[in-house]
Formats: sequence, C-alpha cells, structure tokens
Amino acid sequence: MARSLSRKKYNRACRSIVGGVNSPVRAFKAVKTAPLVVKKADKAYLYDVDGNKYIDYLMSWGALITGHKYPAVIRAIKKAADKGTSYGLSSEPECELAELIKKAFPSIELLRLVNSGTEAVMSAIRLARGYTGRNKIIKFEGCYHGHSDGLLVKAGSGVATLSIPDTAGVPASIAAETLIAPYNNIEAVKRLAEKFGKDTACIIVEPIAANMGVVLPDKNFLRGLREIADQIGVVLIFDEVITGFRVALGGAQEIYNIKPDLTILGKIIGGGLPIGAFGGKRKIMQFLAPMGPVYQAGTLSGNPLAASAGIAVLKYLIKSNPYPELDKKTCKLVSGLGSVFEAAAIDVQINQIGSMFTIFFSCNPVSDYTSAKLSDTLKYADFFRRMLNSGVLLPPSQFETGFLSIAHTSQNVRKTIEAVKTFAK
Ligand code: HOZ
Repeated sequence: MARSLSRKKYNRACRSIVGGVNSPVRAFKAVKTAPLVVKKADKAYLYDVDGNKYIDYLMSWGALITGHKYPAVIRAIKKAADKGTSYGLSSEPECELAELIKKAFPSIELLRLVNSGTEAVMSAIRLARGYTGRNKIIKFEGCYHGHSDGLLVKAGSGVATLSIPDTAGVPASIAAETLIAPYNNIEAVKRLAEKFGKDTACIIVEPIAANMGVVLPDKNFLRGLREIADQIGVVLIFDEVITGFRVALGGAQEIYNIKPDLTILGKIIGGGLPIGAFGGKRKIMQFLAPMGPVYQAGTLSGNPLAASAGIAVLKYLIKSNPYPELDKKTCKLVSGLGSVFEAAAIDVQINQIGSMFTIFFSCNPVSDYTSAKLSDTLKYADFFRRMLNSGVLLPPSQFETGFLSIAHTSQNVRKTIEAVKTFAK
C-alpha cells in the first residue's frame, strides 16, 4: 500500500507542529512506520490522504462506539451549530446530557462537564484533596489518567509506548505525592494504606485497565479497593473514560457491581467531540465551586455541540442496548484470531471484554504492567505494519486497546482474520 502522500503531509506538519503530531502516540514511533494522515472516515472505515481504506479498530481511541459519522450524531451537531457554537454560559444540552449520564451511573449524584479526560481527572484529584484535606494519591502501574503532573508516574498509554520513565517538567515534589501499586495487587495497596493512609486523599484506578492494553481486574481487586478506601476514609475514583458506556451502559462499575465515590468519564459521552466529566457522591461534589471551596472552571465546558453529540449517542445506547451484539462480534474476532495464532504456533495472549481487545505477543498471561511489558513489542510492530498494509488499522502500540463499534460488520471481522492468516504464514 503506497502512503507517499501521508509521508509528505506528515513531513509538512513536522515543520510547524511538534513532532508532526498533536498527541505523541499518533507519531507511530512504537510501530516504526510513518504515521497515517487521515482524509476522512465513515462507519467502520478510515481513509488516508493517499486514498487507502482501512478497517478501523482504533475508533478514535474508543470514543466512537457508534462508528464514524453516525447519522444521528452528525444531525445533532449540525442542528446545534445552527444555534451557535459556544456561549460560555449555561444551555439546555449540557443538562440533558448530565441527566442521561446520571441515569446510567447510579453512583453519580452530581457531576460536572469539562473538555477532556485529563481535565476531569485533574479536577477530581483536586476535589478529593479539598474534601479530605490530604495530599497523597494512590495509582496503579500502567494505568493512564491523562497527562496532568501527578498522574504521569508509572503511567501507561503514550508514556509506556515511548518508554519515558519520569516525565521531564514534573516537579519531584509533586511526583512524591503519587504512591504506586501494581495493578491487581491488593496486598500492595494494603501496605500503602497502612503506611500512608492518614495522608492519602484518594485511590484512582481504571476498573478495567485499557492503557497498558486491556487488563482485567482480578475477582477481588475492585472490592478490595472499595474496602480499603472505606477503612482509611479516602475517595475511591474509577477512571471510566474508556469503559464508561463502552463495556456496559453503566461502565465497569455496573459489570463488577462496585460503586466508587467519584467517576471520570470522557470519549463516548461526547460522540467524538472533545468532552470529559467527573461526578459522584453529592457530599463530595458539593465541595466544588460555586457550592464549595474547590475551584474548577472552563469557558468551553458543557459546550453545546459536544453535549448534543453525546446526547445522540447515549440515547441510541439506552434505546438499542448494542452490548450483547458488540460482545458477540468481538468474541468472534478474538476467537478467530486466537485459532490462527495457535495454528501458526505464535505465542499471543488476547485479553478481551465486550468490544475492547488487545493482542499481546507474549507467552505469559497479562494481568498487570510487569506482565504487559514482557510482550514482544518488535513483533507487535511488525504485526501492526503488515495489518496496516492489508487494510486493517490496529492501535499503533502494544500498550493500547482495540475497539469495535456497531458499524463493524461480520465481513470486516472475516477480512481481519484472513489478513492475520496471511501474517501468520
Ligand atoms: N490511550 C490514550 C487515550 N486513552 C491514547 C490517546 C492519545 O494519547 O492520544
């Protein structure tokens, strides 16, 4: 597949945009090839500037559960744009979106809309600190919660992809407030709680990890976190930016039946437009200005275009319950790929839940960051490039998640399995 125009456009971007990209993983460094420059997208497909067509398993990093250009979303955006693009004041769509979110997430009594997952996490951490009067936070190796200072310590996603150990620009004093435990290791959290419980404001976790590839929580991990948080009086935060409305309407907390104190949302709730949200217990949320002393603000927060797009998606999800079908399709893909790899004696571990999956090139089960890091990233890069050349776009890093949408067809799944067969040969 020729991608000379993509290369040309990327080189042009490098002259004015840092590294040619506005988010590091887009540079495709980990998969050692020139990045795609996208021309357009439709349903399950992406088209690059060279005119190549790809089955898209990235789906804007999970934001597009209804696929690209879902008609109801496009209609909602156009209708909202006709009324103006931003007011910097309250409007009706933001309230309707908040009500839909609350209906799906019973743990959320009050919420606030912001512009990204990063912003939502950063604000929720400040709120937890303001509420408890404590500074330390507990996070998990390989979990990624956006790029605010204290959350980049041992982070997944682009930080893992580029193997950046300690991000320059983060003061040591701030990093020192972040305590780290291995994912799925409740004993390690207990030890931290014993030692630092009185100084800790919150425990933040991806209830299903998706930024070191998909890693599922062990049976008692999330319940253990809930118990520890209650014992030491800290705020339990579930980062469901990826899993919210993705694995179930009510996210991972619905599947595992654990209520966090605060929840972070993003991606799907904006239908592909920039958005984030954090919400939870009224007694904590009311610490936020203008009700309480913790300040947080934003001109574009609750933007009418993003809120309208989000409403269109959430209404579809509530009405149609596409989750069983998405799960079925993804299982078909994953079992098909598993058989091909097995027949070719290629060691892989495929972690999957609902429409999320990761193929780890490893012979060891992947249950935390240490085991994820044992994967053969060079093999993944080779796999990625060959799949790209066969018209299949996978995440451009071993430490990210693949996503299906309602737009993916059985034919897409079959074609993908065929492409993997060719790779395996
Ligand atoms: N894993 C990231 C989102 N959760 C990838 C997106 C990015 O860094 O641009």
